[in-house]
Amino acid sequence: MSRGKFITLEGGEGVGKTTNLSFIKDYLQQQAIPVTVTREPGGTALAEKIRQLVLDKDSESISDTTELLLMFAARAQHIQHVIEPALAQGHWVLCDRFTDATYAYQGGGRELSIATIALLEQLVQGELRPDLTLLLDAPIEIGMERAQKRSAFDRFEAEKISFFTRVRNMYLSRAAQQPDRIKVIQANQLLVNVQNDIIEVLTDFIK
Ligand code: Z5A
Repeated sequence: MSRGKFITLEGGEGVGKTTNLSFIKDYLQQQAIPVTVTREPGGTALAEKIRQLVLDKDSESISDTTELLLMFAARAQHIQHVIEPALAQGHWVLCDRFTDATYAYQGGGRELSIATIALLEQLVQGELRPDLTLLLDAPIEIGMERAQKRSAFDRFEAEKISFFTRVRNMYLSRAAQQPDRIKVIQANQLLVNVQNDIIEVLTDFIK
């Protein structure tokens, strides 16, 4: 049995990752591809507990280093219990956020060392990297407005615009550095058009 492919969805707040995740899952299943859908931080019982801790805006103040280590602790658990077994079984893994989010939020947003993130990435992931990343990109105000309509802000969403600008810039600079893997999708258009662009990238990838 051949190993599955690892696809991640990235982008700032409210750009439509969750909305498009189920669309992508349906599309892949229509192509007779077995799919495992998951998310970060989270994906296992322990990693979901870590998610609650890092998103809770009423928790004690969390240091930036603690936040970084919690993201990778959750990821280590997720890789071992969900991602690697699914890929080994030939499933395609579709993950809502992965390590590009750590570069964007902890590296860009929190301004932590990129070299430290790269070191942790190597330690926790070994050779594992996404085969394809769809980066949904929209002006920050659009995503914030959509996220605000949907639910109350969590600990990240309560950050300032300058934080989200650094997050977005880091995502876009990684996409410019790795154009073969990271495909930028304009998320500031009608959902049907966003989904047409996604299908175009997926069709090319499946070929
Ligand atoms: N984080 C981190 O810091 N470091 C890491 O390593 C990782 C994560 C892995 C939780 O992620 C937080 O963890 C995240 C980064 C941090 N920061 N925050 N906040 P999350 O993925 O759960 O949180 P999120 O980015 O806030 O996701 P979200 O709010 O669920 O947004 P979304 O999934 O991208 O959007 P959505 O729910 O699909 O859509 C939002 C609304 O817009 C909804 O009502 C849709 O119907 C609507 N929508 C979607 N597309 C359209 C279009 N095209 N037009 C109009 N309306 C639309």
